[in-house]
Amino acid sequence: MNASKVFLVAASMSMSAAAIAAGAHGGGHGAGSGEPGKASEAARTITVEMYDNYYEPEEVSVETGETVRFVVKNEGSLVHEFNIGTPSMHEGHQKEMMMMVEHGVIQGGKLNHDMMSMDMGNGKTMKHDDPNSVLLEPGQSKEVVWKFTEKGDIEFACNVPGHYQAGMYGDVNFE
Ligand SMILES: [Cu+2]
Repeated sequence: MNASKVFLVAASMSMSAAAIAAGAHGGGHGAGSGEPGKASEAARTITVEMYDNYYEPEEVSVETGETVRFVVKNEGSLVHEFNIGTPSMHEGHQKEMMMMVEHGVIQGGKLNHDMMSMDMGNGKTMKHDDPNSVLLEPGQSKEVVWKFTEKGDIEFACNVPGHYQAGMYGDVNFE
C-alpha cells in the first residue's frame, strides 16, 4: 500500500466515524447536549439561582461523562427557565416559548397550568416537561439531573422571549 492509499483509507475511516457521531446527534429533544441522568449517579449538586434576567453562577464546569444534580431556584419576579442545550437547540426552543406567551401560558410572573395541559388540537400540549429543562414561577424550586456524556458547545439558558437576548444564559465548561 502506498502512502496516498493509506491516507485515503484513514480519511474515509474518520469520515464514517464523523457520520456515525452526527447520526447519534440527530435525535429528539436534548440530543447533542447529553442525556437525562440518574440522581443516584450524581456526585455533585450545583445550586443555580435565577434572577431577572441572569443566573447565579454565570457558568459551571463539569467533567466529560459527569452526572450533575442541579437545584434550580427562581429568585426573580418573572417566570424563568433553566434549559441545558446547544445554542441551536435554544434557538428552536425560543420559538416554542414565544408560542407559550402568545397563548397566555406564560404571563410575566405566572404560569397558566390549565392552559399548559390543554390539547392543542394535534394531541400535543404546552406542558414543558422535557428532562433537560424546568420552567419555574417566582419562588419555585426544582431539580434537573443531567449527564454530560460528551464534550460540546453547551449552554444553560432561559428561552422565555427576550431573556436569552438580555443575556440570560451561561456556559457549561468541560474540564
Ligand atoms: Cu428568564
